[in-house]
Amino acid sequence: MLRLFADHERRLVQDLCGIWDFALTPDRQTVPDEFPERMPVPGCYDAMPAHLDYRGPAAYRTWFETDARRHRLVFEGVSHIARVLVDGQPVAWHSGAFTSFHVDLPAGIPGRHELVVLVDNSFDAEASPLHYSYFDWYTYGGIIRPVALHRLPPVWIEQMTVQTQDWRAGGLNLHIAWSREADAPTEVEVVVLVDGEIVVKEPLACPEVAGSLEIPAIVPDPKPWSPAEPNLHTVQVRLGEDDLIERIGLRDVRVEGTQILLNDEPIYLAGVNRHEAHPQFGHSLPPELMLADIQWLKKLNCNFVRGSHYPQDVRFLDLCDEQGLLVWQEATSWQARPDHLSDPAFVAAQLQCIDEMVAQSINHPSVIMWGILNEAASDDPTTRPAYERLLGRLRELDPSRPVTYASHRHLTDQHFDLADIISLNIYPGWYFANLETMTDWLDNLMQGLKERGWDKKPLIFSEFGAGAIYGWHDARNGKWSEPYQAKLLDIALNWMIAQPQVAGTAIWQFCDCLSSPERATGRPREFNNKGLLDEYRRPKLAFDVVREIYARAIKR
Ligand code: ADA
Repeated sequence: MLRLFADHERRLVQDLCGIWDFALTPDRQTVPDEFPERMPVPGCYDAMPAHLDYRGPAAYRTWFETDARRHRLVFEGVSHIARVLVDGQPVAWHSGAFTSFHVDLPAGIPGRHELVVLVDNSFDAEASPLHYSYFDWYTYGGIIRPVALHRLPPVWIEQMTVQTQDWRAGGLNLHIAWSREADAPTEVEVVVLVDGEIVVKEPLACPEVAGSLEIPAIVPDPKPWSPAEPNLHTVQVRLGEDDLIERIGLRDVRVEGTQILLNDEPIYLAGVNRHEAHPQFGHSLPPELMLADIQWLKKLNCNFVRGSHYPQDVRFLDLCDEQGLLVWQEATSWQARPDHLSDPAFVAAQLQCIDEMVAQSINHPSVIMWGILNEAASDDPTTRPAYERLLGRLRELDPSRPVTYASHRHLTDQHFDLADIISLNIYPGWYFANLETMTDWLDNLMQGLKERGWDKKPLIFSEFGAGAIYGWHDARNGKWSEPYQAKLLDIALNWMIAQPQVAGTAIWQFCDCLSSPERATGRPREFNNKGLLDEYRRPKLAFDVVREIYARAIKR
């Protein structure tokens, strides 16, 4: 299942998900002679019992059929590196686990084709600059998100971006990029339907082989989108024989002083951080589990999720659109160092990740802000050009959403002037200070922000929390016990929601997730145990504490 709604009515899309042939390979160039095993797509080979924790290359194989038309293979995510071969010929290479890419097979080669995908989850900074072994989360390997085959008509739509111009009156601007075969007609009809009603019908001259057009449109019966009433509208564009349907929400998000305004009203973001991970499925959560996660979030009285630390699956965003959850969508990164940020290859990989993330998530009303570079070296002046470049690219691609980055450099940070929202990852009561002294530490932090003039923008506490082993209680209620975590979050959250500058909180974290072997010391069970639920989604004591505080926070 590729999306949670039909996104094409005319274009033929074949879901290639299922059980594919599989084999380990000695390197990411070699196609094995035999494929003796089977593997789910989407899925993570190193989360499957046969290859638990395996780091290295592997090969997947399946077959598909085409007629004489051009076809497009769409991969929603392959971790970390993908080399795609059709009928033995290399046709694509992609690096970066959590974003979509595609490859076109030209018209005129009808028949049955062999598709082989060589996948590598090895840590190789040169081939895959976004993924490192030192991360505090386990990056699983495999074809982790769906794969589909699109049959493209002579003129086809590449992408449609829908920007809301007027959320009250339903004013939209559609940007539609198209391409055509060299011998295709040079004029086609463009029809735009909003909620099934034709609002635009006009001819499009397409003398070139690719181009784009801007079309203003009005939603006939506009209803705004908000967490309380997540009304969705459908926008369908038909271009010749092709079409594309997007679901949109009419809403506006902006920053004013220290507030985040949603549809002109200040909103408190009551949230958690969420890794897309599960012991059985790795990064490839089935939609059932995505929905279960959302139901847990709603139970917790959350209205906000920070997608840590990579772009979340678009099907999860589809559900957030439907359920009225607000999302911080973040490009893949974790504690990048100055040498990373001054490396052109690293910056280029970040830019590619940003471009692909924005392309795949820009039409989701749930996405209300973009984030980059979790906990990078933002206290080092040499890293400023990288921050300028990456935040600049986000603003260029999408001027309609605020941008931010989660900093753990606190009062020594150098780049807060570049962000719309100041986001701080802090762990008082856990890595430093204790339950008695943590609010003093927090008071000092606020004072420091004020002295530096950083009290004029909204502040999100983008991480804070404590480790708790599910079911662990002891006489002292010490660290790693459920009561300690519950107490720490009680103190922290009650203090935070009382600060006028604090526009939101994202607790670290929604549920426990596997960490990397390099972090095993200090990570009992090799897990990051700061979840409000454990990795099997069993709630800990802190769950009800947070639920009660967030019920108050969202009314603030
Ligand atoms: C950081 C980091 C998280 C996690 C957390 C922790 O803030 O961004 O991914 O590692 O620390 O548990 O210490």
